[in-house]
Amino acid sequence: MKAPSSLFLRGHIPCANSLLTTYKGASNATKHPIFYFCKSIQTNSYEIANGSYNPSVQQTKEKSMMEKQARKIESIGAFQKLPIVMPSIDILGSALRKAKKISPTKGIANIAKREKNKGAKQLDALMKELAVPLRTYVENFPDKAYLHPYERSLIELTLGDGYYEKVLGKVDVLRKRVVSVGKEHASLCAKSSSKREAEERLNEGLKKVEEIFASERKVVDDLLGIAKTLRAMPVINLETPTLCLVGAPNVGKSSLVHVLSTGKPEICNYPFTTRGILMGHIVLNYQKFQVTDTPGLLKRQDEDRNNLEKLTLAVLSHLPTAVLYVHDLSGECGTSPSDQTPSRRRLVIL
Ligand SMILES: Nc1nc2c(ncn2[C@@H]2O[C@H](COP(=O)(O)OP(=O)(O)O)[C@@H](O)[C@H]2O)c(=O)[nH]1
Ligand SMILES: [Mg+2]
Repeated sequence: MKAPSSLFLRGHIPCANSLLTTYKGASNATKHPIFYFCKSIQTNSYEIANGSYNPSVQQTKEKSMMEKQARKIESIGAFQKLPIVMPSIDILGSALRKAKKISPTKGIANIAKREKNKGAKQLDALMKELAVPLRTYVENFPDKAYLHPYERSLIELTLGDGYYEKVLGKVDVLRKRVVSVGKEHASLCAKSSSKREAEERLNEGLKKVEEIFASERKVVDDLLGIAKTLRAMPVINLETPTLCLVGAPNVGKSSLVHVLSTGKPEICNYPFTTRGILMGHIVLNYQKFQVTDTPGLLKRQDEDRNNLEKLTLAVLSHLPTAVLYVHDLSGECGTSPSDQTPSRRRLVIL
């Protein structure tokens, strides 16, 4: 993980790493702001030709690779563009209704042929009405590899490692099964030798396709849950300077976000009340700033951290933020002042 200060080197916001210690609980609470300003000078060497600076071939290649990479990950906001997922029961109900309304092609005089035609068309329609939305979801839920690393971390930490891909994979398996069974039964129906057989094959086919979808439809509802969870994530604008409040649990981070910004986090006197990243805004002299509240960090190694703590680290790793470190030196928060300091030191090193 990169140090918050190194994140500023990317040039998203002016380089500033502000560490502010606040005292909670003391009646004559005082604040000791310590500001660290870091600056990076980016150097690059160029060939000089005809009095102009030309990047070397190597540099051009590197630049185009970097640009490609940047195009992939520079934007945030994929969760707001997720397709609307319909509840599985609604997809099934609507598909059955639409399929059963399909009439045979006009002009078929033979009764058996008309019934075969109607059956095949209805089964084909049912298959398409079920498979098309599933395909839309599979195609339009973004590939995690093309997401901004912050959004990728949110998916992994909020939903659990691999869950997103697993659910999308299962939705695709369901789509394939519906298509193959639907086609198989439509073809059987089309080959019927009598009106009665066509009717039977149609009913059988409708039942079979419905059964297959119904038995696995939970995955569609799981995907709906994923979409809801991800859409509810705070929208972060990478162009807006962001202040991230970090500290041990229960030290008053959420209270500060509540007071300082439009964000209204939950405030409780027990640790880990903040179970996600919350975003508020401050407007100062017509300039907008973002303020994020984060889950508390305990004094422990990164590999021992829970997913809530990892969310905090993801913000620090992947977003260009200034860091406001919040301390409760009264120790009332449940973490002794000395145990709060190492995690601050650790973050500065990270
Ligand atoms: N005495 C005192 N209590 C505070 C102060 N700020 C917050 N608290 C209390 O500390 C508890 C934890 O606050 P919270 O903002 O949820 O902490 P967080 O876990 O760091 O987000 C709550 O009961 C707050 O009411 C403060 O400045 N003084
Ligand atoms: Mg909190």
